[in-house]
Amino acid sequence: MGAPEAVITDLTRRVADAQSIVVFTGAGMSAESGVPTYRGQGGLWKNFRAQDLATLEAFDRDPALVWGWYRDRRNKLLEVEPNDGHRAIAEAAARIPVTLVTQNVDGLHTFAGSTDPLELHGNIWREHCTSCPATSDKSHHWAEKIVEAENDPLPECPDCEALMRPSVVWFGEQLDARVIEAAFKAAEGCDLMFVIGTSGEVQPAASLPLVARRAGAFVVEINLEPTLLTDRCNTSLFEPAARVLPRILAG
Ligand code: BJW
Repeated sequence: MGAPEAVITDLTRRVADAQSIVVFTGAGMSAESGVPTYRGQGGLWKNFRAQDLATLEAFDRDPALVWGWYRDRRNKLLEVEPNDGHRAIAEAAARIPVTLVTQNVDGLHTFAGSTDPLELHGNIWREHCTSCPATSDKSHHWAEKIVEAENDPLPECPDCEALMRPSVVWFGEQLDARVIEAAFKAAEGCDLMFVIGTSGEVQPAASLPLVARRAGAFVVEINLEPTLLTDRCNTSLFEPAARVLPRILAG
């Protein structure tokens, strides 16, 4: 059982009529690829304490522990593929005006063919130096299936030999100003927003649907269950993203 055909037809028409669409995704977008979400059943924060692994304090205290966790997550991502939802978004963006804003760090939107997603919380495949402006992109590890040993030496900056860190946004850290500003601008200017697979618990990302709604956009939530954002959306479809998105975004 999925959303009734009439609901899908209405959304397909809204997609066709829209001048500017924002697709805003969270961890549920990748759940059907086999990537764990953060909260809820099987979520990362059920097995790991965020303050031990996803803060700058944790990294400064024990970089080997934090790097081990990120390497393990990268290794697990080598085994997954983008799903039909990721692919539907990438294919739609080639035809219609879509801005993709994601909280996900897994890179799966890009691997599915989306170009330049606004990655609010960074990307697990990128690294940057803790001391100088050097950066490094390990996205090719996914395509080439390069496994990293969790206890390999910690990555050093090729320019200054200081410690590299994952280019993700930890709790208490500022989001990249250019990325979050572009996301808010897109939210303010869109006439249709899809809010997909996010609990809406983490700020400032969770404000994007509110900004879009206040600016007059029609806001559609796709999730398995009601969230903090449900009351703020015009409509919610409670079914798996990878199943329903291809129906809504088909050309
Ligand atoms: C499906 C599905 C399927 C499942 N189909 N759906 C008090 C009030 C307000 C804010 C704060 C506060 N105290 C502190 C803050 C700020 C803090 C924050 O928001 N904390 C809240 C938790 C309270 N925010 C920050 O610190 C941010 N920075 C910031 O605000 O800077 C200014 C500042 C600094 C200091 C103090 C105050 C302000 C930074 C946030 C960084 C978030 N980082 C993470 C980790 C990334 C790195 C990594 O992965 O290792 O980003 S945390 C984690 O949560 C990750 C995600 O991107 C993010 C959001 O999670 P998401 O995507 O919503 O996933 P889930 O698991 O929560 O939900 C999944 C959903 O999918 C569920 O609803 C399922 O039902 C659904 N689902 N399968 C469709 N098949």
